[in-house]
Amino acid sequence: MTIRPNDFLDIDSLLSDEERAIRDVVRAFVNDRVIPAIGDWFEAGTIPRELAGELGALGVLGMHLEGYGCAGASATAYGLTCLELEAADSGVRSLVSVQGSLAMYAIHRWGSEEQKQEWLPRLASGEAIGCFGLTEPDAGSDPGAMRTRARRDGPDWILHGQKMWITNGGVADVAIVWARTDDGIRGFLVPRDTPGFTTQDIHKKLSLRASVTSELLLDDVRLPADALLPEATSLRGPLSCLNEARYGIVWGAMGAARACLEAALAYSQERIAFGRPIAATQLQQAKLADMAVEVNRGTLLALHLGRLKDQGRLAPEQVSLGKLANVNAALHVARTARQILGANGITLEYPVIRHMNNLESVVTYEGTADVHALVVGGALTGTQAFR
Ligand code: TGC
Ligand code: FAD
Repeated sequence: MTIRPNDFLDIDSLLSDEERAIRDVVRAFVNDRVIPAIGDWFEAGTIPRELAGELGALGVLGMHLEGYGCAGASATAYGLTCLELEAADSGVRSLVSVQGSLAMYAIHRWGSEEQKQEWLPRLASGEAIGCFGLTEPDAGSDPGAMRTRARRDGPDWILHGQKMWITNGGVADVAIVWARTDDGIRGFLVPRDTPGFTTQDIHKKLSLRASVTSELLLDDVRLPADALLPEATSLRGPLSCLNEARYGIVWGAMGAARACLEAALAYSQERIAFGRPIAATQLQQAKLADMAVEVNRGTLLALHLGRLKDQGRLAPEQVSLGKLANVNAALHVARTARQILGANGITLEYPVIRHMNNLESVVTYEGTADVHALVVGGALTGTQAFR
């Protein structure tokens, strides 16, 4: 058995032929379409709108959902896809996560048959883009404190409020907006052209630059009765969607980490200091070994959670443990890799600082590391420490 640096533990052998085939197709797309351009997109703070259509044609938008133009792939195959996408950039994985795991999942899980027919095929193909508005300026970790309200006016609903930090917001054709009503927190489908609904993109980000992040403004937006997601009746509605996206991040973070390890390994073998490659020094080898431990352990963890999810046995607290562990591990790997690259590590000529900066968003969104530590702590002790 020969050791392969990019798959030290031969995790490949734990995958089925179909899983490997899906992984390879996504990897080829990413290598061809994203990697050559991503540094420029990041620097310019853009991501091409047409990428959504290309990802739809690839079959990865809502790929883990059944019917309505979705591929019905396994959770493990979806996870492997997230890993390959995030090996390119967290922004590209974010686009796919928000589309498939948040916007499409919300409609698939909580929507009416008419809503599914109307939106899911267009979202699966990437013809339409969706976003998911839960966070507000004063309600992030505690979405139950949201102020956005929806009130009845005859058969219609009137929405008023503001959502903040919304991925895909400025380019979305439909926003899933969560709002407080007299009957608890409910979800609404808000088409882009609805009067009173506007978006404003957030600039000056130093992280997730190849991703659209926006504010959603709802100024007495009037919606018909059938804009309501009928099956979601409490905070459980949006939180169940977050489980899906967090699961993708458990895998995705290992993609970013693997890319950093590969970059650091290659660099260390080429970079000469004191007359020898830095890869030949004990200090740098210890760092590389430490990074390989994190990448292999985290990928095995993701695969284990994927198998549990495919068996219908994955608990939200286990997803929290995975997100906490793997994003922290990826950040550690990225920061270590950045140091191995020396001064070159601060430029966009190499992927490392881009991943490192992106991971600062990844550790914050979809529940901060603190939130997931408290979820795990609550499950361990039986005592909730949030309030
Ligand atoms: P709590 O009282 O615990 O629960 C309220 C209701 O929700 C249920 N529940 C869950 N259901 C499914 N999955 C979960 N993970 C759930 N967690 C709780 C719970 O059973 C209860 O149901 P019911 O039927 O009794 O009503 O709620 P809490 O207010 O104490 O909050 C708990 C807490 C802090 C864990 C939760 O609020 C939380 O997860 N906060 C973090 C918020 C967050 O993650 N926001 C993410 C926004 S979206 C985003 O960041 C997208 S970035 C994507 C990208 O670009 O990739
Ligand atoms: P806060 O909740 O204000 O937290 C600030 C600090 O306090 C954190 O360190 C936190 O861990 C800590 N803290 C909070 N509560 C406790 C506690 N009880 N005990 C101890 N410490 C605590 N949201 C969406 O709805 N949709 C999106 O598409 C979306 N995309 C995003 C994209 C990007 C690039 C970013 C950066 C964010 C995005 N978000 C999105 C928002 C994201 O989910 C929130 O930023 C996140 O939930 C944290 O909320 P906050 O920023 O308000 O931080």
